[in-house]
Amino acid sequence: MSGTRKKALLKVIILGDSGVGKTSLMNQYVNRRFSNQYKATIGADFLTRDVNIDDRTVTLQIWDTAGQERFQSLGVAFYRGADCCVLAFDVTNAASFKSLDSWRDEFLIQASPRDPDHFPFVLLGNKVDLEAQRAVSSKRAQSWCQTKGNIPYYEVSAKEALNVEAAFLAIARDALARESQVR
Ligand code: G3D
Ligand code: MG
Repeated sequence: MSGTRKKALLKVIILGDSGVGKTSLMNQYVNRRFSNQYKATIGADFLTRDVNIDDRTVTLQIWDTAGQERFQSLGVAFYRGADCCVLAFDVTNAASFKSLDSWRDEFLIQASPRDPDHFPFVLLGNKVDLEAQRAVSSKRAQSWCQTKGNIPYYEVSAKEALNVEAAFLAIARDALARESQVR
């Protein structure tokens, strides 16, 4: 096999406090829908969507929790082999922003990636449609990202489909680029 060959399947996991919109973001990205019924009916561990990057088709396998994040007990299968870790918080909920450190630490402990300092994390600040209720500024989120080794930050709304497409495309690009460096 050629040394430049990149992985065609990328495992992406979404972590963050209960209620920040993880399931809604995945549903918006994969099914292009925002609904309250959806989260009750999802039985699968993950959903997939193909994305074209340069001359390749890459399958994003996006893993969602089934609500166990309340107990921070997601199990080893959830973390195993993740190519990218998406951290999510709710811009109207300061506590969900404060939890990011512990989610990041938990990921690094559970997944124990080979090169933790350069593992691709992405931060999503969700619910920007509720601008009037914002409790975490963009600036504050960006400076947190800087202290963690320049994690890319996107402000999104699963409800309004704002920036969700762009964020996941960037997630795929980033994970793919990292993948080819590791080889
Ligand atoms: P979770 O999977 O992280 O626990 P969910 O979060 O996707 O279940 O979403 C939690 C609640 O936030 C849901 O409302 C959902 O509709 C809402 N939500 C998710 N994304 C957005 C968003 O971008 N904007 C707004 N305004 N709300 C959002 P309920 O009322 O069902 O708890
Ligand atoms: Mg959920």
